[in-house]
Amino acid sequence: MQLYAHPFSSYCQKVLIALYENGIPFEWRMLSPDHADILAEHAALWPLKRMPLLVDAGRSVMESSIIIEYLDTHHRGPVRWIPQDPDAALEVRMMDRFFDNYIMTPMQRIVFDYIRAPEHRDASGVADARKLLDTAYQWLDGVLAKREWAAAGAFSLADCAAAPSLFYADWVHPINPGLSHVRAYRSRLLSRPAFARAVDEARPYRELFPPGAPDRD
Ligand SMILES: N[C@@H](CCC(=O)N[C@@H](CS)C(=O)NCC(=O)O)C(=O)O
Repeated sequence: MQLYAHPFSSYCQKVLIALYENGIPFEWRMLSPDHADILAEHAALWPLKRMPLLVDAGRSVMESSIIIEYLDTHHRGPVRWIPQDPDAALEVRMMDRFFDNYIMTPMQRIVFDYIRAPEHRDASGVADARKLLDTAYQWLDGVLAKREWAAAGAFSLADCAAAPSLFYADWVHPINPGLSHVRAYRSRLLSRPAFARAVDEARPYRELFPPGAPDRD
């Protein structure tokens, strides 16, 4: 299998967690300006040019959640990403959507605003994103009060989505110290070896973080 990805990308880290947890071998296809050939291959396979993209025996699989479901179906390991029970599976998929839509998306909106020329900055869009993060953090704190992992009582697809989204969201919009369950969950995710490995591999790229990476984590 080949993974078109960059180590510092949050959605790529989401999939790397799933690959590393189950020790699934793959070939890195590094998406960076230093590898024009790989960028061209990626653009030909997926004109939307979003990463990650998995290619397995010539079959392209795009979208991080779908890639992880694909791994669960075709490259199964000890950690199952979607539970067998249909209701538990719904809970996992719902929390995966929560992290992508209400943590990752507003986090990216804030980050991307830093890349824009000052005259094209979107102050009200950023304010909306910060408000959404505050509401999402607050709701999540209640959900996590009695949970170790995000859904269905085990580490799952939802935690793969949670780890990089909370990691970077806390950098751009710190989680209020009063939200102790979310903060403890973020720390638990950081001590999970598969995510710790992804974070370590991305360390050399921290200078790329548009708002500037904090000196922690
Ligand atoms: N819904 C996609 C989102 C992927 C995504 O937005 N990836 C970012 C990197 S974290 C990307 O490719 N950005 C490049 C761009 O926006 O052109 C998924 O779940 O895989």
